[in-house]
Amino acid sequence: MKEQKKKVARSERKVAETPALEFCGREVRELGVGVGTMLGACFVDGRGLNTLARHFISALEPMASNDGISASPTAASDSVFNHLVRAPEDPILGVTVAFNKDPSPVKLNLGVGAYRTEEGKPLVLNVVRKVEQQLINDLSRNKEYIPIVGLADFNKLSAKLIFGADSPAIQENRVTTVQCLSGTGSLRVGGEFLAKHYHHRTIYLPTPTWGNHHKVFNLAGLSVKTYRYYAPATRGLDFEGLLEDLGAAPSGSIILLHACAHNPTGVDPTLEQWEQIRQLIRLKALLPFFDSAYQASLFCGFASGSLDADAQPVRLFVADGGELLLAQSYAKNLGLYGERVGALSIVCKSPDVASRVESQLKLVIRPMFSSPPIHGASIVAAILKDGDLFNEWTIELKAMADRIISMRQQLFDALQSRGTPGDWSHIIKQIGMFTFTGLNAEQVSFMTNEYHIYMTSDGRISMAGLSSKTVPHLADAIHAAVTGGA
Ligand code: PLA
Repeated sequence: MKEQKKKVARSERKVAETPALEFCGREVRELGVGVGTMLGACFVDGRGLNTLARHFISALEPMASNDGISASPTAASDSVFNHLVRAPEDPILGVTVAFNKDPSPVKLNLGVGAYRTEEGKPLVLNVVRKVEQQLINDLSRNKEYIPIVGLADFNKLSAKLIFGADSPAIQENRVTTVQCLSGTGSLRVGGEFLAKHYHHRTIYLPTPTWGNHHKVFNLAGLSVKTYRYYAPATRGLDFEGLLEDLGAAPSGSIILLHACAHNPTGVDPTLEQWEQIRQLIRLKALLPFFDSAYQASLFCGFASGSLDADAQPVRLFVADGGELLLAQSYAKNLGLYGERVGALSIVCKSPDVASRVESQLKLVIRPMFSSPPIHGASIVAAILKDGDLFNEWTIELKAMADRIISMRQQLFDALQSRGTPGDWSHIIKQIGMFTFTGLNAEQVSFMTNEYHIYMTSDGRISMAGLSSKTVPHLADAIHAAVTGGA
């Protein structure tokens, strides 16, 4: 017992003498012995505790055996991150990185889906500028944290915008909406919520889809599978393939649907096809997760051009009383890209479930980004709340949409006039910001190298990045790529 006390004293001295940042092998081992002995001393002769002490020492062994370990940064000859390989650039945002490095005066960025004016400049909507001014002038406003779920007004108005003011789900308090970091953040929060609380952890994505979907849902903890969507031969929807694949998905699977203006193909189901998809999804008890990154954007090109028309597919699903998730983005339709404004809505069967769902969403958000930013959501709430501002927004939206539609026509005409081989009618038929040209990766890299035209390697071009001035240059490049330049 005496000997044990001595040992404890010795080890305690040793621990006290050990400089905190110099746990070289021996000190670590002795610290282990010391702690083990201390435990042993407290419970004399406890065999279990000796085992525990041995265990403790062996746990420290790998650390201790590396005599070179030092926490002193100056002593390390190499970076602790030396093993890292360079990650590839993002397939979409990396296009802008490459574009920025190109000194050519004729360079053209048709990669990311961001609206540009006829002069090729980014656009801040007038209505946004006006509201921002009002917000700045309002000295009663502050920069306090907002609630975990975001601004209440923003959430209510966002739900109304997508589901409709008279939506029964909203009236019956069956919808929970939480403000998130734009569309991407909303998808991620929804994905993590499902991975934690939903009984089926597989999500089906259309082929092709926005490239980031795979990464977002994988990292959220879901397993990702795909369903057929696009038929390259017809440049249209592979409706048979879609129905077959959704029909074969196990009951309960999550199905990601682009609410409108499918990215990258610009091919959407007709309303009748949506109705068939809805019936199948409900019949098989699949769970729809809508990605609405282009809603309320006349970009969607519905003939009526009405904000509500763009949301019709989603509303079909809400009308049947079933449950769904929906991620909403204000990046494109309000030009608030960098403000990161979006929302996740979950339509539930009852108000009670909706409120419990919301309580759990808070537990997903709090450790992820704590609470969302205030500025962009305040802009959106102000515009959605005020009839006049709302009308101003729709007028500006229409101008953006008209410019994109005119770019489609001009590009199509330019290819026709050059006699470029092939059928290019999909340029005017496709919907949304993008044209899925059908150009292959080799042709794309030819156009980048020879014409300084930047686009994603799948042949997608952002029509919003084009202008009347740049159409001829693009048409020349496509013509050269198709006629053997590449
Ligand atoms: N969902 C789809 C289908 C998208 O196309 C995009 C953006 C998002 C979600 C996310 O948008 P947000 O987070 O900015 O709200 N797609 C862009 C940009 C426009 C990008 O890749 O980030 C694109 O060029 O495809």
